Amino acid sequence: MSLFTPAPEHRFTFGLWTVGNTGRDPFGDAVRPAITAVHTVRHLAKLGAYGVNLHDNDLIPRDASAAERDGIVREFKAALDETGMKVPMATTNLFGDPVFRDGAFTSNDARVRAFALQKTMRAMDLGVELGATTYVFWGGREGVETNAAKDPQESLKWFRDALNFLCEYNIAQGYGYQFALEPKPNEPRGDIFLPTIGHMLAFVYTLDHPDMVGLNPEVAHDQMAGLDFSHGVAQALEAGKLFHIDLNGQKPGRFDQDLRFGSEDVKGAFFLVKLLEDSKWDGMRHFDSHCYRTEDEAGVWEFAKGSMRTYLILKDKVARFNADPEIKALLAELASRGAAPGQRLKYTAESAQELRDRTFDLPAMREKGYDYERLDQLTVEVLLGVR
Ligand code: GCO
Ligand code: MN
Ligand code: MN
Repeated sequence: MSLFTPAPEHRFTFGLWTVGNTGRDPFGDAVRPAITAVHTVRHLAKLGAYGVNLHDNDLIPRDASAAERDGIVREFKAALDETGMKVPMATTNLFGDPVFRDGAFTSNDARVRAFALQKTMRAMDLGVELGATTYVFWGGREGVETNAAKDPQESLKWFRDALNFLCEYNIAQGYGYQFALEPKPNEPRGDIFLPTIGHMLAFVYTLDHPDMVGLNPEVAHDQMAGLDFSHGVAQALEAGKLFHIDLNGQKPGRFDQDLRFGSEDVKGAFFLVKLLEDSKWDGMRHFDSHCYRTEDEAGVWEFAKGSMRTYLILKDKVARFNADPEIKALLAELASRGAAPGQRLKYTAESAQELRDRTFDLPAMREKGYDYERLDQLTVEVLLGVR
């Protein structure tokens, strides 16, 4: 088996909504027929994926009767059993129904806020039935076009109330979900509340059960805002709050393109994979992206294969980077400048006194460069396949 052949152990997952994307956009109709959930499960299993994730309505139509719902779930579970595919993550569609035009948990209409809770509790029940352990909250419509419409402080309180309510439901039902909040700066709302990883992370610590709640950052969402995604992910990781991740590709400053992972900003994708692999993060590598609108179903599977393959190729590049003697020497030199590697300054009365008395060789410290040009060129050469 080639190094780049995906297998369940790599923990690659896709959303039903990603593979099932029909190419509909604000300017044009669907260009492909929807791929059924069962067909998606079977085909992704053949390609080596670990599982699929879903919104309630990716599987169960909004107006399904209880009997229809049970029939759909039975058929879907049979496909999971037959293929060994898993559903590690579930979420709620709180954006499609016109009732959510002003948001769900932050709608100005208290009835909508209550309905959003009801819908989420039911979707949590469904997720548990399918074996999901992570529950994602993407507040796509939690925002405004005009600041005249909402008090942003009140909106945060509403959002907090909703999450506190659902954490209690999670506990009362014994569901054991980890909640993963997904920040996004805009689209479909003009501005979405809690737009970045940092905003969201700070918000988590204001909840009643902060331990239950972490993040689901997405490549495209940080790039839309012109941020360095791997820095945000590193902050979440370092705080023990990286509960899930949405991998895709995006050109900065544009609409949410949701391109195939690694198809844009290869270097950014490399440093992201490096971060996840070096830290031995054991979460799901979830692709929240879809294939180009130009494609038919064959293109959808090319997209799925390519997403996983690129991740594995980048993982191999990470191993090459880490083993490269020249790169290693440069990094070792940086890590030992003026201290033993990993040594930290911690305040004690003595260390403070010692530091006050210390003499620095400032001329020498000013003179020496950092060799980052060479380091970056070596990185680029690893990526371009000549090292
Ligand atoms: C987007 C979002 C969504 C969410 C999904 C799961 O920009 O459209 O990324 O795809 O990830 O709804 O909550
Ligand atoms: Mn996403
Ligand atoms: Mn997105």
